[in-house]
Amino acid sequence: MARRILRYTVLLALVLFASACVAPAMQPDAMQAPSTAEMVPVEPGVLAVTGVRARPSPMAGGSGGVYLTVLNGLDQPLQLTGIDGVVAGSLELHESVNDQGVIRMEPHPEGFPIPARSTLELKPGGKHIMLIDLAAPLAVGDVFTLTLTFDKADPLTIDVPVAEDGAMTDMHMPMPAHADLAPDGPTLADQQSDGIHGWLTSTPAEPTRGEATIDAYLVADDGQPIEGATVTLDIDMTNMSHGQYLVPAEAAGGGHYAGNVHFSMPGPWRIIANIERPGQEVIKLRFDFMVKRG
Ligand SMILES: [Cu+2]
Repeated sequence: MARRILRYTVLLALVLFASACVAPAMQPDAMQAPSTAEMVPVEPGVLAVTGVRARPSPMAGGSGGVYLTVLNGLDQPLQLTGIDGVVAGSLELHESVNDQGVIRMEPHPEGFPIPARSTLELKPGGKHIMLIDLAAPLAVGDVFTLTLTFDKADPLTIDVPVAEDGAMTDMHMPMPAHADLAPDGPTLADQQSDGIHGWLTSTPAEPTRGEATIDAYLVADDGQPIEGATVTLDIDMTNMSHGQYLVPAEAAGGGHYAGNVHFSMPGPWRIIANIERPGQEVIKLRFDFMVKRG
């Protein structure tokens, strides 16, 4: 319980901090609809998912819930049209509604709209992903894979960690995603999109205000390291833009791309790794993490 209270306090502090500092730098349309999702502004041109977690479920054959926030940084509205995965016999989009004091769940087979440059939050007591007829129990620490499908964007395959009461996973918590491919040692963040898995590691391992070397380790779905790419790190704070800060990451072999980065303040940061390969579309992987006070 104490952990949860602490988390909410941190969230509240971030919201206050954001509302105090962000306004001048934000797009006008990003300032509407106060919500916790607003803490993670959308990145122009990037479709991403954050705050992914599932609640534990004790029984195979039972049901489960998955919560997340979709960040639509694209210039067009999207529809989240469905969910695929082998974790359960049936995966449905639902919304909990309070019908005169009785909470019931309405299926939304048509999905949910996400306005351009906006977010869709799936959360306990609201819109959510329902897992029906689970293939196996879901225990805290387990991770499974889901694919989100959209009407006007490529599907997104994500790793879903099972967390206590569906609590928000810490943004900087290394997820044990694809442990068979992951690098040894502590990672700062990991992400998966468009057939590439990426992990960020930092030297020092927990970055503080000041200099750090960031190593992006990139592997394709088939386990082959991504070689011969031009990787640029697009770096910013998530609660207060510091303007464009791009660092070219140097190829270090074996799928590693490293760059020296300066974190000017402690707090929530994100790095978008822009991965360019000859003759292929640019792939962007977004990593969220915290920089500590020195
Ligand atoms: Cu439901």
